[in-house]
Amino acid sequence: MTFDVYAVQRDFPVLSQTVHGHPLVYLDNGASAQKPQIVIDTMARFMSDAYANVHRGVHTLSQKATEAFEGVRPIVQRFINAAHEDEIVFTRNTTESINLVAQSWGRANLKKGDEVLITALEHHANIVPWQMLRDALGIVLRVVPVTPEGDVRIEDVRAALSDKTKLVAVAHTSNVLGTVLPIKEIVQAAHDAGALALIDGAQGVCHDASDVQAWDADFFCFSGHKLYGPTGIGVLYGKRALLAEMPPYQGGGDMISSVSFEKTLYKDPPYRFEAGTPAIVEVLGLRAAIEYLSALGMQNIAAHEHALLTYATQKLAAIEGVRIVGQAKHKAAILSFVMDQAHPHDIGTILDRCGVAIRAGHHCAQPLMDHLGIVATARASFGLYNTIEDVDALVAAVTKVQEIFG
Ligand code: 7TS
Repeated sequence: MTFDVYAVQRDFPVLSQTVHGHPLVYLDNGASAQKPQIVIDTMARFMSDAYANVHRGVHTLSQKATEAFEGVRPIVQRFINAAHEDEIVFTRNTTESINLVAQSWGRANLKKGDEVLITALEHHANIVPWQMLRDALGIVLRVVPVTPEGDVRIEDVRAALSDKTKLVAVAHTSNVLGTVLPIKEIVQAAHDAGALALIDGAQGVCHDASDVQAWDADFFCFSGHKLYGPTGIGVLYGKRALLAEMPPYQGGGDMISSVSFEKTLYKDPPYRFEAGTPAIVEVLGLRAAIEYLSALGMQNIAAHEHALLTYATQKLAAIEGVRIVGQAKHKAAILSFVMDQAHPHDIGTILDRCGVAIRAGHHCAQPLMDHLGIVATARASFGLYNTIEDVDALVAAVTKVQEIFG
């Protein structure tokens, strides 16, 4: 199948507007991606025709809603190539998925002196939950350095592992540098050292195919909203045997098999980890997003975005005073840069005036900024609907910044 980006663009109604008199060029996909019509329609249709709570009703609507809701688990399972559908836990987002692992698996399995290994390029979502455990349990948080180019070297991961390491928790793809980490090798190294591996897939899942079995990941997390689906829905994948041994994260309705004031019994995974009414409408929206992406083919999306990244890197680097931050060998379509004269916030503001939406700041990765010796970057993050013309608009707007400040 050929990938027709202009047809794809027409599937996203929000993209047809103008901003400050210019056609919108949306390059802030790393923060959140736009939604195709099919996601919007699926959610609206469910609410207008078929809405009810799940897992509790004897009435027709509730039974149908339960069937529709549970029908999404095998879709997610196939999308990330999990072995079993009960390995798919619905959460609010990547952040909640990581906190679930920290509070449930972490509290049950870690003790003072045990080590959790992360890298210097992690998002705060994969730093702070482990620091909270450090404060509560006395575990040690170790950090693998990132090279000046933005690579995480497998030798450095191996060097930081020891028999004290119990978990290696790393981003699949850096939200700032675009670096795609050598996930398979990192998981293998973790296992060789007797540790488990958690992959933060927030930025990886939208740019290329994910395969938790090929990686042999123990935990994998992602958010629906960066995957062209709705906000409020995320996924935690955990290997069946691990989830089976983990205590609940939150207590309440829907996660129990029986409750008395003396004793409560919990359901098996994944329900044990899904207390309260879930994000029913959003789960159906996530299904629509995954089906939309699968029909286009994640490999086709990856190839299209890679071409955009190559073109944009070349064009931006040629502008006087621009420095690309993150030159890793293997990158997803995320392009951070700084300019000699202009602060990233000024760049972001001027680009917005040209209709180009980017993010400027520390990108919730302050330790990485410290590590690189910078305070902020301007970041263009591409999605499947971006075009060569979008890159040209970015380059024209950055050239204008250079003219103003240079
Ligand atoms: N992990 C990574 C690698 C991320 O990039 C993000 C969000 C998260 C975790 C958290 O995801 P959430 O859905 O739970 O919030 N990253 C960004 C970003 O780069 N700009 O805005 C949010």
